[in-house]
Amino acid sequence: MLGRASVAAGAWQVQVDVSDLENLTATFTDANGNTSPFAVFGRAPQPSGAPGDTDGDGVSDVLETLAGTDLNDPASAPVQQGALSVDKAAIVLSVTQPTKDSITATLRLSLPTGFTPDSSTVGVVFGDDSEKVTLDAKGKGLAGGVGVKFTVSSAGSGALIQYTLKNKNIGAALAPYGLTDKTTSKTGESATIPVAVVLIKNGSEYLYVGQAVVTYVATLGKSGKAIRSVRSAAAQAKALNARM
Ligand SMILES: [Ca+2]
Repeated sequence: MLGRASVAAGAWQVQVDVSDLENLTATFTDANGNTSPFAVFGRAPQPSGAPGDTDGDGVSDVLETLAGTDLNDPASAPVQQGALSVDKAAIVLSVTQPTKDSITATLRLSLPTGFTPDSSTVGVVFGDDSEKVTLDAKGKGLAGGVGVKFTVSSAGSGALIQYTLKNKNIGAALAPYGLTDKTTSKTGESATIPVAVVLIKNGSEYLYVGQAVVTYVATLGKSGKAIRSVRSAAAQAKALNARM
């Protein structure tokens, strides 16, 4: 834990290695009994890809903030629902026009019993980018370049979300997942982007977590484009049915 220490010209040099502690405090005591305490603080709460979960309730601080629950209270958290399936996803990042990035995606999930999307608030996370839109009576919403449109199956529980994001700068939010400004091979590189949806209505919050496995093709100094490369089981079945 506490590593090498040395004194040179009256200045202390201490190397501290912290493995599993978020905070470290210690006190130096010299030969005369003088003490000098110090503290080292660990990493700040991490985005969804590497969750920082302050209250340890299994939901990252980023997702709790999006859901509006208390990230310091383990009794307060969005209800974790089934997996989120990313049926389609295309992420376009522009280097020359950094505020012209875009996402188009189709997300599939099962609604909580009795839940209808009208007048709900929907949060969508791609990488470290979080957006929130309040929907109208028809389950559609558009605000600040971010659009959400719900389609609920006739059975009432299955739902598709058409998600669009336009004219934003999300390069920094996708860079930690490999979507950086670089030149890839023509066939591209595989990357995995964490994706999450939060549904908020009538004081209840529901959380869906999934991921998009994409192929990223980029040219340094120009742009990058990531397209979902692994189909969900549901999309595979649909494509198979369409051919039969
Ligand atoms: Ca909590």
